[in-house]
Amino acid sequence: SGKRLRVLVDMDGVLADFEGGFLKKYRARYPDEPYITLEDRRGFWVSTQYGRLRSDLCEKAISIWESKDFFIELEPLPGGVEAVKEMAKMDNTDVFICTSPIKHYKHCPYEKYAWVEKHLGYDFLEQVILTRDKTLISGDVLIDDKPDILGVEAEPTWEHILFTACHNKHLSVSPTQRRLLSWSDDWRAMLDSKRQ
Ligand code: DGP
Repeated sequence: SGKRLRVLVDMDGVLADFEGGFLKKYRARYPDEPYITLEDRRGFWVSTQYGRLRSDLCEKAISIWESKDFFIELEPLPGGVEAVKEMAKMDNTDVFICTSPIKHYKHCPYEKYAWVEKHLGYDFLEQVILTRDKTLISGDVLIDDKPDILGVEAEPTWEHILFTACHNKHLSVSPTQRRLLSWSDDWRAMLDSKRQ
């Protein structure tokens, strides 16, 4: 049909390796403290699981992503940048990066823009949406590793495609929830299924 497809792509855990970057910097800063391997990660909130390990580790975890250079130094996840670039070149397709900055705003919002410029180019800054409430953003699909995406809009326009991550891979999601296992998975077919 003649309608354009609007794709919203999350950043942390989908394009940028938040979990790997966190663990590497946590272990470097707190070499004598216990940590959770990526294999043992459960639940979206890293600080919650660290707090259960030992209560004071919650704030130690938070100190990592609140530090300068945490977000800009995140490595791209395999195939993500290439997929987004390819998607953006497709006919009748608009791609936006839809990401929630942390509330400690000193470094994160700046570094998220800097990351996009570094890996996708200056012109792609036009496609960046920073919001704490993704239900307000209209789109056909939202590719995101967070299992529950809630906000003030009870019926978001997008279909949430759950991007598999270390913290959600064991979750049995509802049978109607679709997954993208990685950027090697068939994201083109997933997009085509939305074009009708
Ligand atoms: P998004 O992936 O767009 O939903 O953004 C969520 C952000 O929160 C992302 O930067 C990862 C980060 N995050 C992960 N675990 C925690 C946590 O335990 N506490 C906080 N405040 N942020 C976390």
